[in-house]
Amino acid sequence: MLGAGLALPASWLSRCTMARIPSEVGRHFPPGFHWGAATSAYQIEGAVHIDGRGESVWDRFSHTPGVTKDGATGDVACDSYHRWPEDLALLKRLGVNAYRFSIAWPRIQPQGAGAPHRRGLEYYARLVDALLEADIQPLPTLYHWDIPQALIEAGGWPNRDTARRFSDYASIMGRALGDRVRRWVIFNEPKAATGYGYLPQHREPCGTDALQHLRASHVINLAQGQAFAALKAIDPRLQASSAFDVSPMFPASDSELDHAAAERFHRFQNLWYLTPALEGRYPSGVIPPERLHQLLDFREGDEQDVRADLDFIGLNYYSRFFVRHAPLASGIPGLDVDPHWGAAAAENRTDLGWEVYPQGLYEIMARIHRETGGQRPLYVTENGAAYNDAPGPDGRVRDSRRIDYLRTHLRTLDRAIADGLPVRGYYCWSLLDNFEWLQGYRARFGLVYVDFDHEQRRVMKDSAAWYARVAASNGRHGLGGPAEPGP
Ligand code: IFM
Repeated sequence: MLGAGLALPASWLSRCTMARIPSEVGRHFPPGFHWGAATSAYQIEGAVHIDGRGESVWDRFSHTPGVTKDGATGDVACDSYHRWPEDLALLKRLGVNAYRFSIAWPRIQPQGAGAPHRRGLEYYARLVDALLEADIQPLPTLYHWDIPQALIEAGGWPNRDTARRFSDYASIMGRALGDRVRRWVIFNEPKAATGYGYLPQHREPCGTDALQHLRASHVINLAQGQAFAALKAIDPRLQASSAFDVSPMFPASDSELDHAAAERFHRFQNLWYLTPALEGRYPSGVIPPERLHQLLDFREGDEQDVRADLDFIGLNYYSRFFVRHAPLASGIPGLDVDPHWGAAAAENRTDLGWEVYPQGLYEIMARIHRETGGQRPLYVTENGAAYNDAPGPDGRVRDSRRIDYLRTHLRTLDRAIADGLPVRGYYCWSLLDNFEWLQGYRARFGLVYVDFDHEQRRVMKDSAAWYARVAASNGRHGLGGPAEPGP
């Protein structure tokens, strides 16, 4: 099955299957590699009514009865808004040299427009300064799904004006922090922000309409292009990209129809927000060309506005999809796909049921690298797993499955680097157990356990101690053998 529908270069595929000398494992991470952890504002900050923060779409949505598990909301989450010094101390104990967090747009512009809110700016400035002081490179994400509710009421992402609002906000943040923060992530998972936001199959905050989804996808592309230009106008040395959520797509059968469906889905899921930035057009072969511009509300001049000569490519990777040809199933004209996560034995799935498929990280990175011109540095901006291990009687969290997960993915990354992929950093999702959207607090992705019932107590899991060893040795320790015991 390897490579089905993926069109990897033959040399990479053959090398991919070659045995490596065990002593070489982990030795290819370049000096200065970014070993990081990632979080996002709504998932960890809490303090939703503090210091003038406005309402976000997720505040409104999570308070709608019946939508999240146990009626969970991000009202308190990990209370990181108040406890950030404690979380910074955890980052220091982890020994990471990079931290990806997101800025809550409603803390900066409570209504999504107008002058920035001083306290919001101060909060992120304090965090950035403290990170730099600790020699931890900040990687802020401008948008991790928490659009101000006021903008949703004005039409949300399908409204073209939202792109302008967003680039104003990007400009505010660039001016506030650009003297200290060199690298920026514009959107977290633009596909998820619009796909889960608007597609009928998903029940997430913005509505369930395929046409709205397409319009939203185009406005997000406009916003990405305009925010990129806004950051560069502040200082051309600022580096920016987005964190694209990508998965290798495999045909569900050997039929030609399923092969073609997998390819269409790859373009729609993996390239829809990259090709416009890099080439000013949408990937071909997904939506019939005669309908594309009308469905997207693509206007004259948009081919310039969506463009962004991305400085690097951020990739979030979790698992792979299998895709079946299914006319009309998606609601998107011409897409005709029915995708499924890979099925796997229980021991090869995370506690959310997602298949653990480490080689997919190599496959999709290689493919995206090739399809984006083969020049740009790559960062794994998210990778991790939900395993819900709790503290034992001795208080220790023995999450050996997470160690296995991270180890196998990092070994794959090491191999990709050895084979020539310019990977410059890896951000584990997540630093903390946190508010996992519709799953509420039931899916624990953290390297650090958070006891939500007992004063937000943080406990470094075994995986945190293991990751600290890997990071401290730039990959030389921890990746070689089977899952190692914790501290
Ligand atoms: O928690 C999310 C994150 O917000 C975006 N990427 C996937 C993670 C796990 O579902």
